Amino acid sequence: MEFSLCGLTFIDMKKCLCVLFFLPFGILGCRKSSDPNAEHIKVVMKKYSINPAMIHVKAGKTTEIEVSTADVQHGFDVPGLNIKEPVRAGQPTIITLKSPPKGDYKVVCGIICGPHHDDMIARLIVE
Ligand SMILES: [Cu+2]
Repeated sequence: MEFSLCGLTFIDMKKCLCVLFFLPFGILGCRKSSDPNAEHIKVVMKKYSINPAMIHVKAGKTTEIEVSTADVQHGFDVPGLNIKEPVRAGQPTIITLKSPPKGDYKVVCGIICGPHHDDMIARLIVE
């Protein structure tokens, strides 16, 4: 017996459900199985600075940037590379850059965190 919904057969729906079910694991899996050849950089955000203020990355390599916050929630934004990630207290955010294009990118805090939020600026230099 076979029934269909919006043109999807029962089998198709099972496939869709499988994909939906395993998708989050796939994403988590990708995050965990990090590239053993990746460079690792730690960045700490706090009111009102990003340390280091100059982040150097190699263009032809994979770099994992581990961003943590020393106080409240901030956001690690690199508009030039379409990066916009929240950084929560006690929960570092890993940002993986795979062969990013060369350039000098501005890093800003993406979450308003206080009166000097705009002072939270760094540079991501891909060379
Ligand atoms: Cu901030």
